[in-house]
Amino acid sequence: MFDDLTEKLGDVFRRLRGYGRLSEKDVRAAMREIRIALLEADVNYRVVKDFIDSVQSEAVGERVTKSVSPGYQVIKIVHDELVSLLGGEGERIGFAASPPTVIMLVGLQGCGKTTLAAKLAHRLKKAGKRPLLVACDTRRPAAREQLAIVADQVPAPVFFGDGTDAVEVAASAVKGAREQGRDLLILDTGGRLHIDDELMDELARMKDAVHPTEICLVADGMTGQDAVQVAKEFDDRLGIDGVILTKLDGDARGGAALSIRAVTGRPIKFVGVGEKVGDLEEFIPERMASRILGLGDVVSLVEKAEAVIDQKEAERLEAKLRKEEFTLDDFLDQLRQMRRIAPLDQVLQMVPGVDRKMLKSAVVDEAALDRFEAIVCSMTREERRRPEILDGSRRKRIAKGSGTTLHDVNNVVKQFMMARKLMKDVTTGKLKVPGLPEFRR
Ligand SMILES: Nc1nc2c(ncn2[C@@H]2O[C@H](COP(=O)(O)OP(=O)(O)O)[C@@H](O)[C@H]2O)c(=O)[nH]1
Ligand SMILES: [Mg+2]
Repeated sequence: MFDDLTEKLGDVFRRLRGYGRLSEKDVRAAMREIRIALLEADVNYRVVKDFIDSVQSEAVGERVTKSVSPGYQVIKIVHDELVSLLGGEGERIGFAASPPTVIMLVGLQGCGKTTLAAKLAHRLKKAGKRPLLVACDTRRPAAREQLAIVADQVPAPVFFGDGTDAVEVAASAVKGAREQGRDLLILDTGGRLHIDDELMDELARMKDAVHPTEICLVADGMTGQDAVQVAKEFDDRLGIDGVILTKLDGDARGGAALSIRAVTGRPIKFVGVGEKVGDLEEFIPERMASRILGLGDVVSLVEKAEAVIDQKEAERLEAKLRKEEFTLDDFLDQLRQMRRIAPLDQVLQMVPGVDRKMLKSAVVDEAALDRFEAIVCSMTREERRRPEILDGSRRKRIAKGSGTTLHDVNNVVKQFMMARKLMKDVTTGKLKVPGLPEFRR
């Protein structure tokens, strides 16, 4: 789903993460790239403009410049704006206060209405409803057979009525629903290749006859902005309560999903992701945004990290590092702090410059971290402060006490010494690491 867009945004984010500090120029450059990526995904140009404007106005502010992780703050702003663009909290299908609930599916021919009727029945049946599918596409001869076939897969009964007048079929289905013990009716209506007056007129009469609980426009997600236009027209002429986007499993570029809410003001409620009856997903803006941005759970991690790592502590450590007073205790503190936030491979995703693709192949050895903790805990306070004093017999004692080997202890000491030297070189500016924040001096 939206692979192309996700990949392009991923490139922008990777660069953003690499900055220790962000200037307004950097932010603007990133925004330009995001803008192009969205336009290439066929997102409505007005939607893109408004989106970029609001992200930019937030991203050049203090929240970013004063942050310990400015790149992440920008990413978070993009994410939050995207969630609100997609509909914020998200909306569900509404059910009638007094059953039956009547859901009327409308849309152009081939957009996926009939398939969707079965998918919805399948899902809502699982949620405890007793659905009835109603064959309101009376024009195409094969339409009713198709509905019967997909209904079998649910399984759910189908109402055919007299099979000639669509409005008539809908009305008598609703009338008979209660006696048949059905509390949910899904009307599968006919479509056209293009919007025409005859179709709109039929749908409007059906609406008047049955007073549907919800009119859902089904739109083909592969068609990008055309889908948006269709949604807008159906809304203007018929009035719709929500949109269901289908075929997002293919190489849909994202244009429809990202524009429909903003252009029509109508929420997307579900997305179809395949031809099978189970291939339906609830549309949850938050989840969709993370997926589009390729972020996984990073955004919530940023929030956690900002809460756990406090700025003062970071400054205190930095001073220690510079004076080479950084001890094994501090090292252990840092390690614990990181592990409190999340498993280490997730934390690594947040480290500036770490490539998500590389991460996939990197295995984080949590067992080694446990050993590290055990070894440091077996040291005396003096040893942790000045590991220089660790001679052979002390090391043997520590290995025994921590249940590790002398080799493990040697490794920890060696690694710590190297890390301390490295950190000192970085903080004093002797060593420049691309992608690492520059320390204030
Ligand atoms: N890949 C994919 N195909 C779909 C999806 N929804 C529907 N289709 C296919 O699109 C075609 C048209 O669907 P149909 O339900 O007959 O559309 P209708 O004319 O609006 O009733 C069929 O071949 C379906 O199998 C979907 O979410 N993903
Ligand atoms: Mg159909």
